[in-house]
Amino acid sequence: ISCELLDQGLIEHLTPVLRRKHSSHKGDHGHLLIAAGSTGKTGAAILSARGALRSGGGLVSLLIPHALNSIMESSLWEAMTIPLPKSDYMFTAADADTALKLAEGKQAAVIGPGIGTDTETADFTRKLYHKLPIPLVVDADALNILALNPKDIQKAEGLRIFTPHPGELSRLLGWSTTEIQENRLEAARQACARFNSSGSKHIIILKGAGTIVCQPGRRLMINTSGNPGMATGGMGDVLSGIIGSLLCQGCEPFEAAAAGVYLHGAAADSLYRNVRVGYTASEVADAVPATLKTLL
Ligand code: NPW
Ligand code: AMP
Ligand code: MG
Repeated sequence: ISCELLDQGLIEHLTPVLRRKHSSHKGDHGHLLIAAGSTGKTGAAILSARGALRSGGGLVSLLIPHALNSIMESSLWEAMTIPLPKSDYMFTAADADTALKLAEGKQAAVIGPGIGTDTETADFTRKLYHKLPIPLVVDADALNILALNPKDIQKAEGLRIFTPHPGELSRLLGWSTTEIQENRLEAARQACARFNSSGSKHIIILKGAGTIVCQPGRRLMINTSGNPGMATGGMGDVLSGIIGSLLCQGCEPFEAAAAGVYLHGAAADSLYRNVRVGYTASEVADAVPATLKTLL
């Protein structure tokens, strides 16, 4: 596969869906379901939802263990929350069927930011991973859960977009983080080949400086946006919501992945012009609308 640069020129072709008609309403811009958060990591869920809302998603519903609901409702007003009755402080398998039902009518979903890797949460996650018929962004602890049984990864009902950082890909592939960093293109290709060998079409995003976006057998892109100020907690959680939101708004999966990665880095670059370090993940989410305006 040839290797392309992911830059601003390309973005214009990737985001026509964000050009709204004058009479558009929120129902025209998709409904994203996010399953994220657990005690101590509610921030990851809020950041993912914030990424989604700031990139133009029509509606965002946040699935959350019920004891954490008031934190979510008071932290983020624009997202709706759905407290899961059998999950107290983390997701449990007993709520998996409820979550699958709640996905009806949604165009895409995100799973993983801040959910932890408890065995109950792992069962919940595996069920959604396998059964959700809609495109699903698989991030953070959801990847760590899948890494426990990598042979299972190919068997999913719908398209999946994996967003590992090098540590998460290390767990999925069984390579060291150093091996991945020294062979980033090969690591992304290997992951694409291994997780798609039975004909599935999962997209792999290997994050870090020069994020790689890989579509099995077709395209491989290296991102040109982003900067080292992004090396701080919560950045990846925001990216998961941005990509989910672009999927919901009708972007094709590879375009949602590539455009989301570029947009996330470009939003951070807009902050980097004034400061070098110390800007936060929520500020990157908040910088997305102005960045979008410069791209469209
Ligand atoms: P090393 O040390 O080099 O071998 P983890 P996490 C590697 C949630 N969060 N280049 C590196 O490994 C997340 O959503 C919640 C090279 C590093 O030590 C997850 O659910 C927040 N190596 C959960 O926490 C805010 C790199 O990976 C290791 C690399 C755990 O996620 C924070 C760390 O990875 C967080 O987002 C790179 N570019 N990037 C909240 N406010 O609620 C990573 N590594 O152990 O998977 O931990 O990423 O913090
Ligand atoms: P996570 O580790 O999941 O929070 O994700 C970190 C996010 O920040 C990813 O989108 C990375 O690509 C991005 N990022 C982190 N460090 C850098 C860097 N040095 N240059 C560019 N992007 C970075
Ligand atoms: Mg992360």
